[in-house]
Amino acid sequence: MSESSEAVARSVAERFERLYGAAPDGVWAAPGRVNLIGEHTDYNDGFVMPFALPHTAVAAVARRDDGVLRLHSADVDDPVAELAVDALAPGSDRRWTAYPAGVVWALREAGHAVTGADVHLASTVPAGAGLSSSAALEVVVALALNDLFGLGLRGWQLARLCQRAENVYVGAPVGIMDQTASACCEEGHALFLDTRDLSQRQIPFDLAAEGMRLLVVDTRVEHSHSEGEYGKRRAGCEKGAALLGVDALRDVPYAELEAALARLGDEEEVRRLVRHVITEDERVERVVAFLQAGDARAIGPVLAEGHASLRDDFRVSCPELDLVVDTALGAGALGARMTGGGFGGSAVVLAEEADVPVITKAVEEAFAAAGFRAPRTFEAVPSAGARRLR
Ligand code: GAF
Repeated sequence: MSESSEAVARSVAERFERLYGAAPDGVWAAPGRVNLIGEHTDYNDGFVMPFALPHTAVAAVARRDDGVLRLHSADVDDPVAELAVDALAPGSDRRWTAYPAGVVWALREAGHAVTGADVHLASTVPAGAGLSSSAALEVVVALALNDLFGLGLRGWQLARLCQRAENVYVGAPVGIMDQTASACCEEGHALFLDTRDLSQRQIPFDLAAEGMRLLVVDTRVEHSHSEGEYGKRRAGCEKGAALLGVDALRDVPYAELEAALARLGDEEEVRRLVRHVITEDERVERVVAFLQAGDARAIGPVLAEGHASLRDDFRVSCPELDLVVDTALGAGALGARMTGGGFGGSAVVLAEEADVPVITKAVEEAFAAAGFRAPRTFEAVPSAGARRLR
């Protein structure tokens, strides 16, 4: 463990002890993610390719056997929340506590004997930036409970339970990408994930070794998935699959795209959604092929194509995200696209190392000229997935 992880683990454990009067049983971490390519494909049984950020949610946790769940976060100005595990009910909580409580609910609903816990959380994953701060919270709590109650669940199984917590307990109709990324990513790799069966391949992804960088630009336009637009896109995709007579849009081969679109008749809105999903799955496969051939520079144009499809067909971009992408490409970036659900949040920019200062400055100036809030930019280095720190 690095010196800084050790320091974070110690300070979160110390805060736990001050709050609850005894040391935790352990400290765990789970990362946020960026998605390199494969957007809005996960709830269509398609392909995604996220990697973990160095930013993590950290949890100090002690097991309890008396049915009490106590939750506290260093990032929210609330006192300790005290809940009874057998009274947890979907839809009953609209605050941040719904994420960890939802995980306890989902574990118990699946038959796992989780009898209570004291939890203190602290996260460095920016909230509302489209970088999976919610999934990081869910996964870190799930991993801690998995260890403390000896459940023996694998990363992908924890991811499924966390998704259920978010879908049912929190009420956000998200796919499985973010939870799986947080649970299963590996340092130095991007995760090529088939969201139908959760089969995975770790693809080596070390841009720095090849003189490139991947920047994350947080537009600071906050997004939320429990609001309606995400759900509308999802419902539109499901309607498309039903009209085409397939279980999920993943089942329409790319070679049959034009024929499938023609069969959608006058359903123009559905046709756009379907076109995005089918072409996006093909883009993921192209990116994987380029990376495996050792040609990371070639993925740039594919990222830019993906953004155009999200902007024009899927319609989940916003002026700030478009400005990042257009400005970065105009300033010499190899590729750029929005990442995550959209309607705000972050974009990723692939660039030669030497071009990073010029691109960063161009984006900052463009935001100032447009009267937008100053964006936050950082370099994304593929980092470790969820783990125990102590
Ligand atoms: C959000 C969701 F949580 C994911 O499941 C995924 O659908 C993504 O938006 C879009 O690709 O992050």
